[in-house]
Amino acid sequence: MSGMSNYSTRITRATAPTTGTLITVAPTGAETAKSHCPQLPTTLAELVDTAVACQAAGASVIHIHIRDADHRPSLDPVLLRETVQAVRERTSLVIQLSTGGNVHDPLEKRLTVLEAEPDSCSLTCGTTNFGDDVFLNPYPFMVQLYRQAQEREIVPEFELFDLGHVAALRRLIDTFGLPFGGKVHVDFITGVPGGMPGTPAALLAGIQALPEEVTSWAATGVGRSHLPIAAVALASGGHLRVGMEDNLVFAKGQPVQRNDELVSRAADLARLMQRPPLTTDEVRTLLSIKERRSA
Ligand code: KMH
Ligand code: ZN
Repeated sequence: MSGMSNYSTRITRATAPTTGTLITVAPTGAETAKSHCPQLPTTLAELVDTAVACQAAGASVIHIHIRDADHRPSLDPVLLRETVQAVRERTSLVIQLSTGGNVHDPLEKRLTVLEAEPDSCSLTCGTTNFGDDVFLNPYPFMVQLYRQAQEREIVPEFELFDLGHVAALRRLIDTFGLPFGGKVHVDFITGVPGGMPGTPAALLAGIQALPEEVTSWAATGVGRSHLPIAAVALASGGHLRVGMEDNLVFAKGQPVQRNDELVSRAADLARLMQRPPLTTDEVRTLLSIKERRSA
């Protein structure tokens, strides 16, 4: 069977079988108004309770956007730092701060998020239409964010909203080397109006295009693509992101009441697929997270 080896070499690290599942919860986001969704965790107390419940349900990473006292999206440095400390005290989740903010946040302010010393930060690999708005991520901004994350020993999660973002990631790694810790973790965010659709075909095209340096990848389906994208990701060796940032509907006619409902369902799905949720310690190793918790 001399031809067999040709097929086996087509399995790259990004598509190789994976054992457990990293589940990220994105509980709040910047797009939904508290007045439209009172159960959205927007206060620090609500966020910390959510974090505790989601870790118990199987999450290992939390992707955080904070809100101010009026529940509006905020990048307030004091509140960001307080949030990181509070979640770190009550959970062992990997704390990832959003550097995306909301579509109206200036680029310079988005860079200051790193000063709150999170374990991880999001790094979106290109500008994308975002409904009627534009989510701005020019390449020079990506470079600044990447370099500062390297210097501060923060592990970036590369957020890919479109196929072109995969090429920008390739350029970043080729030019500036690997992120802190040497691992490359990406998350496909599919189904945003203006980005790649939340379809199996689009996700599979993205997976096929991933640079060889990628050591793990996850996927998110916004809105109604939430479940189908989770299923495709699990079947393809990927990890999951779920949460009310991306999806407010649990099932037809049934709004999401709590983020841990979405995490529990993702964990059940992962267990069914023989890919049970990874613990926070396992994920800290998987992503090469620096130890910032006090002994
Ligand atoms: N709120 C969106 C404009 C991120 O967190 O890095 C961007 C976003 C991505 O949520
Ligand atoms: Zn986000």
